[in-house]
Amino acid sequence: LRQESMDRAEERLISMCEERARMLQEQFGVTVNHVHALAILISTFHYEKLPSAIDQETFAKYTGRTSFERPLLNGVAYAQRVFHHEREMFESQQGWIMNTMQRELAPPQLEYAPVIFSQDTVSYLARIDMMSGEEDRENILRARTTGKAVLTNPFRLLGSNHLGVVLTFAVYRPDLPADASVEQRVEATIGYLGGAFDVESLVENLLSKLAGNQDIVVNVYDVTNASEAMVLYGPPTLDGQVPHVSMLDFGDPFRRHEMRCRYREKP
Ligand code: WA2
Repeated sequence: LRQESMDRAEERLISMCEERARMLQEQFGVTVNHVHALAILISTFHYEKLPSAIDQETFAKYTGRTSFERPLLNGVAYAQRVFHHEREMFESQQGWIMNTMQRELAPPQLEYAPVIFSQDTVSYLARIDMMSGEEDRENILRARTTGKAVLTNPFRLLGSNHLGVVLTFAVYRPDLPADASVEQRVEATIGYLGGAFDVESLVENLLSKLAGNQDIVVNVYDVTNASEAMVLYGPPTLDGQVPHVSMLDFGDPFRRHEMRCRYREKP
């Protein structure tokens, strides 16, 4: 009889964990797809049309009105690729000077990625060279060579200081062939579109609505490097109880994530 109730408790934990993992993965997936479509929108309406049909005001309006499509992002922004020899011209045309993430004047680099369009919720990104942040820079470089959605390590986001990950898509000149080589991709890159998954507050909000939430502790880990799992969501856990592990696929084949669930107290 005792064995039977333990089996039932185990089954309940597994089903709650699988349900949460499926729901989170689904919400990640729809969000990533919509950001992909926004990257194509920029390529089409900012570059294919001359003069551009998008400015900061249009971008803010459109991304604000469609934010329901990206439930786990705190906002989106577009950073333009600027080479060093173009910097002076770029800054005088924009009428502002780019900053680093540390809010300093951007020192000379081979190239930059200053944010020129931002959703109102992340207006603090405006004018920042996103290549000045280690995580964002790595994302930018990997996004443009792969042409796919890429995610950063978990880190503390600008603005909120919440734990999360940044999603980046490269924006290419509209003439990039579908079977382009890595070199062609890098050459045809004109900017980067992305945003941050505010996992600490938006995933919390998602999970808090589910039945049985008070009974279990949920963690999400980046386990790309199996020997040093990085916490992306949830409280630090004391070892002891063996958690149930549900696989997560957030759409970046370079990364591995998993959800671990355990009972808050012994059932
Ligand atoms: N977005 C929001 N918060 C952040 C952040 C970010 N990056 N980086 C640190 N905190 C404009 O890759 C291009 C968004 C990066 C895109």
